Amino acid sequence: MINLLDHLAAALGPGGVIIAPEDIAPFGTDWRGLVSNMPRAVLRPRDTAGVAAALRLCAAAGVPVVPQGGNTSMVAGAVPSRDGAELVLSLSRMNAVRAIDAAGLTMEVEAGVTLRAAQDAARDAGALLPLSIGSEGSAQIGGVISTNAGGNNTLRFGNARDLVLGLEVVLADGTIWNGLRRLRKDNTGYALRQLFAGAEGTLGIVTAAVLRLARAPRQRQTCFCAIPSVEAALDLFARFRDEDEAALYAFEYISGAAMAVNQSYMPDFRLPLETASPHYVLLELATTRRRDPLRETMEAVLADALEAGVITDAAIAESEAQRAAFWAIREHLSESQRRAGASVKNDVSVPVAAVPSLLARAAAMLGARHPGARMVAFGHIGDGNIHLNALQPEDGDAAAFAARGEDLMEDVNAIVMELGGSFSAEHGIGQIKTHAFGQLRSAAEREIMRRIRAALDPAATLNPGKLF
Ligand code: 2HG
Ligand code: ZN
Repeated sequence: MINLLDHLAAALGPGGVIIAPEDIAPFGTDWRGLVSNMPRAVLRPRDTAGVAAALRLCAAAGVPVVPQGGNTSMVAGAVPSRDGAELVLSLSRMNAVRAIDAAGLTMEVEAGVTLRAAQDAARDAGALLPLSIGSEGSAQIGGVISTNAGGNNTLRFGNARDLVLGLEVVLADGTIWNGLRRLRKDNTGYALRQLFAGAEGTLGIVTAAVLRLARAPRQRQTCFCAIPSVEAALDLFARFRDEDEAALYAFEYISGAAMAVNQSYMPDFRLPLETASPHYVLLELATTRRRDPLRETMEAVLADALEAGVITDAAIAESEAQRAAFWAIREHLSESQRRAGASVKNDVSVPVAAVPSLLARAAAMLGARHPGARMVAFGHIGDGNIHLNALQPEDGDAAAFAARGEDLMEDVNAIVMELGGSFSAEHGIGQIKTHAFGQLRSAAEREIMRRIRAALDPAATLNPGKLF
């Protein structure tokens, strides 16, 4: 390893290899603090050629490499799976926005650009990068693509993979694939870019991407609603979709229990409605049309819903500051939950119509099998994706609760599978859900993936211990 690190330092130049224990520590622990495995060193290439040189050297030495962007994985996908034996390859120094084509609605960015910086660059060019997640200030494009991130606008624009037109990837042996095409149509064999999107860094390291942009909205209307039931949330969803599906950019669910956690742990928390409710929806309409009566649409649908008892209260944002305040409540849920103690995250999806059944059955199951566990549900209900998180009992023991995590996940997943759902809707598998992956995906599906992985990374040096 000593020899290897010398060669890597020579290849990557000043600041390219970090070995001081205090400097590498943050790269070994995931955002949730679930896994702490220190890398032997952290590699910080400046460009694609540097990534290729590093991978070539590591492959020759048989040393595993863990690609890392903003280290915001919910499933410890970007930290080592063993202590002291792996190298983290950080893409942070590759942070150039290479080009924006505002007329063609594309942008080319390097892997280490944060999602927010990419959004800002698109906005400055008069366009919209239509992907929004709570961690966007830290999450980087390479990780966003490698995990096929979802988020608040998936409903309207799809997941990260739907925005990927082209990719640049370095394979385990150092081969560089330049697939940075920006074409809307390109039928030339296997869609390689889609193979690497969502592969969690196991097939190659994404170093740059061409992303599809959208036109910037000219109007937005954002509304916080109090809802009497989960069924009513779906009723409201159907009403807005019937009225103007293209304008529905986001439709998010927050349970009363999730809001209560926010109330306890979010600084300056203020509920935007008069009274607390058992359920809430945060929704956003937007349009690129100048003369669209968007506000009227919002008010008319809400008035009908109020009369029908589908909502009990609603507040429409009257300013950009108020809109930001509404979204801050939604985006603070993960952080509030982290502060509230140990939790087991179930990032699950079911067909949209099955969401009420999912929530009811999960609540009953938790009551019966995990007494005291608090169900903190929220998420992208318009996509059938609920973060069905379980929080440790109040005043309970965090370690004891975390130790029961796998059982609890299995119990939730059993319900999810019966409803035809997925045990990982958008956060991926990482090293937290490998067990579920082994149990719940068919032998054929796992074998196909194993063969693809073995073909591209025969020495198994790319992000080992992740996925399967
Ligand atoms: C969100 O939707 C993220 O806010 C995080 O996917 C969900 O903390 C979570 O479980
Ligand atoms: Zn989410």
